Amino acid sequence: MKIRDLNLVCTELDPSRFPNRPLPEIAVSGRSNVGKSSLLNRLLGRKNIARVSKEPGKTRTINFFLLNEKLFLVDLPGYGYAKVSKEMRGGWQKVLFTYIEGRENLRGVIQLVDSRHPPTKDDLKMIQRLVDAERDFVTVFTKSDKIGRNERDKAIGRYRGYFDGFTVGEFGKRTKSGDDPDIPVIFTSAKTGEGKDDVWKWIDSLI
Ligand SMILES: Nc1nc2c(ncn2[C@@H]2O[C@H](COP(=O)(O)OP(=O)(O)OP(=O)(O)O)[C@@H](O)[C@H]2O)c(=O)[nH]1
Ligand SMILES: [Mg+2]
Repeated sequence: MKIRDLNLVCTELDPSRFPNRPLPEIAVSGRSNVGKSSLLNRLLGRKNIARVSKEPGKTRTINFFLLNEKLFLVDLPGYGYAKVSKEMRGGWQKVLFTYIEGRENLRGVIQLVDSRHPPTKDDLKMIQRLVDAERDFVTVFTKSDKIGRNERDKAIGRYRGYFDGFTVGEFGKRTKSGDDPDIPVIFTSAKTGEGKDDVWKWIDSLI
């Protein structure tokens, strides 16, 4: 998509203040520090329109970026971060899950997993929520610049293995046990730009 017009129009935790324009929304989900805001910057072709930090827990509101008056890309706070107070974490998580599960304009979710590590328990919980809510989503393995070629196959195999115990919805056209579920996976790097075009293709297919 050619970006002619881009604005951060809403940073909120109060759902009653979320944008009420009937435009499609695509959200970026993942644990704290996995690279959600960095990926958004890459997708948007901007260095720091979404704020990035080495410290987990940087994004603490739901941030709506309006593109060409046509589509919202949505930066979400992370989950699974232990160091903030329970109360604060509770606040974000509740809003985050309510948004993911209930938001009418949400067309698709870019679900991020660190390509260097197995998905965390919280990742698997989030993915189960996406499946249960019948959300369209794509799995994106972040920080691909940090792993080698054969680690990629390993990452995919390991990841798909987790879906055995899952209620596999439409996204995983698994026919019988042992078959590889057809779960779309894209490797991305905010450093090199790898995967950006594929993520855009996926977004375009939904809107
Ligand atoms: N090498 C490398 N580093 C990355 C990549 N993506 C993100 N990072 C680094 O990872 C850290 C976290 O990035 P963020 O984009 O802020 O992560 P986030 O998921 O938005 O984190 P929260 O807002 O805290 O939930 C930063 O230090 C980034 O520079 C990547 O593709 N490659
Ligand atoms: Mg962030």
